[in-house]
Order: sequence, then structure tokens, then C-alpha cells
Amino acid sequence: MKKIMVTGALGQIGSELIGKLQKEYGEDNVLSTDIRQPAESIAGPFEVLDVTDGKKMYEVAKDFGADTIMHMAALLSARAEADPLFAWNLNMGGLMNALETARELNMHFFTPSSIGAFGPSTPKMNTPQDTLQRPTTMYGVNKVAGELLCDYYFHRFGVDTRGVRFPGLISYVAQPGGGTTDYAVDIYYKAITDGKYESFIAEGTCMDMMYMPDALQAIVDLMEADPAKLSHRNAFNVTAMCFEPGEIAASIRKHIPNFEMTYNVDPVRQAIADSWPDHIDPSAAVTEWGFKASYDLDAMTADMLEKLKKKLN
Ligand code: AKB
Repeated sequence: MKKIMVTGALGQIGSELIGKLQKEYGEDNVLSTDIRQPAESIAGPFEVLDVTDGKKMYEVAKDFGADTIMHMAALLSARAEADPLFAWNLNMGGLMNALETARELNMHFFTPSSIGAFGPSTPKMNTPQDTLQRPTTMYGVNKVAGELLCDYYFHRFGVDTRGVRFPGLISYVAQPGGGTTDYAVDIYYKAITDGKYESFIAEGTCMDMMYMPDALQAIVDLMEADPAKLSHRNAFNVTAMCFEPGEIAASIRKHIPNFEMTYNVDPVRQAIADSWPDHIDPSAAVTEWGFKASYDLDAMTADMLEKLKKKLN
């Protein structure tokens, strides 16, 4: 049975990944770590861990007897643009410590990359797995450097590093913080509480997205994949849908007919969105480890609205 340590366990992906991993591998075999204490008690073991503290990361992993590290702690794109130096130190320092811990303790390794690893010179449609990556954001620079570092640790030290390039992730459990794709989560909350939403991303701006259950399944499937079948590792394109703000509004109107959408574009987040692809090609993930997404836009909207109505009432 695997023994998995997760960093950033209280973040947007981490807070749901923990439950998924506990279901797959048993509650006691998943160690949650985060820089802050959980607001309410959470299932399974928990340790406070600042990922920039490499010594403590190593000790926590060793004491737990972890054989796998899932490094989720990171600053997202808009936050990183507001404080680039802090982003570099946290995103790269944390990743380096996690890779070193994995090397020293001979652990399997997962960390997410992002569509943010692409830039304006990348082909926008059906963005290939292997293509130009010249991002113009600090987050993107971190993600490309991170992909290369993970490949380096695999080739140089034999660490079993694996990763995916996630699109915007949408979930009703934990809200994202400081991302460019966050509008596609906020919109569902506001649709229920206010019946209207002011989008900070302009009409017509397409970005790839995925519903959280598909993202969690992708992590588990990639980590379970036969290494002999992986010719890529860091990191696989994955996506479930791509839409622009008007399309998500139209999907919400199928349930809330009077839902109103207005626009007040945030130039910083719009520039980031404009530098990213419209739609990436996930075929390498499909071929090499059977990636599959179950939710399209309308299926996700129906589930989000149903679950959020229960949560917010
Ligand atoms: C962000 O918007 O920064 C993230 C991402 C696409 O990596 N959701």
C-alpha cells in the first residue's frame, strides 16, 4: 500500500485530493501538510509544513515513511504576477525541496504544471504536447522551469517524477485563490447568491477547463500508470473542455434563465489569459496512460449548481 505525503493539502486541489487518496489507499496512509492549521479538524494525519523549509520537509516525510510525495503547494498566476519574487521563492524553492526529499528518500513524485507553461508564441489551437514554451508570466516561467527540473531529476537521479499541465480547475469544495481561471468558479457562486456575475475576463476569451473529479482521477491514473508506457513525464497536457465566458453563462441559463452576465475586464488577468492557449491537445496523455474526462460543460454546470445550492443554503 502506498504512503503518500501531500503538500498544500488545504489548497484548492489538495483539499479534495486528500479525500480521494484516502479512499484509494486508506486514511492512515495519506499525510496532509500545509503552512496553516486546518480551520476544522480533517480526516487522517496532518502536519504543519512550510515548503520552503527543506529540512523539515525531509524529516516529516521520513517520519511518516512516505514513498510518494504529491507537491501541490504553489502560488497561482495572478498572485504570482503581483509578487514575482515571492512567487519564485515559493514555487521554485518549494519544488526543489520536494524533489530533493524525493531523491533522498527514493520516493515517487507528482506535481502539477499548468496551461500557464505556454505563452503567446505557442500554437493556440490543439496545442501539441511538445511545442514552444516561452511564457510571459512569472507563474509560467516557474512552471516551465519546474517541468524541466522534474525531467532533470528523472534523467539524472532516476526519481519517478510525473506531472500534468492542468487547465483551469472548477470545484464547489474549495475556492481557488489568485488564479486567472478563477472567474469560472466565482460565476457559479454568484449565479446562486446574486443571479448575476461581472466577469473580469473578456467575452470571447477561450481557456481550457476541467471539473475537479476528473482532475483527481487524472492524478491517480497517472501515478498508477506503467512507467514503461510513459515516454513523456513532465508534464502531460490534460483538458476536458474549453469555453469563453459567454458559453459558461449560457450553460448556467439552462438552470437559471434570468442569469445576467456583465464584463469589467481586469487588464492583468486578461493579459495572462490572452497569453495562454485556447485549447490544448491531450492525446499524449490519452495514449500513454489512458487519460479520460467524464464531465463536459453542461454536465459540470448541472453538478456544480446542484452541489453549491446545498452548500450555500
Ligand atoms: C491559474 O489560473 O493560475 C490556474 C492555472 C490555469 O494554472 N488555475
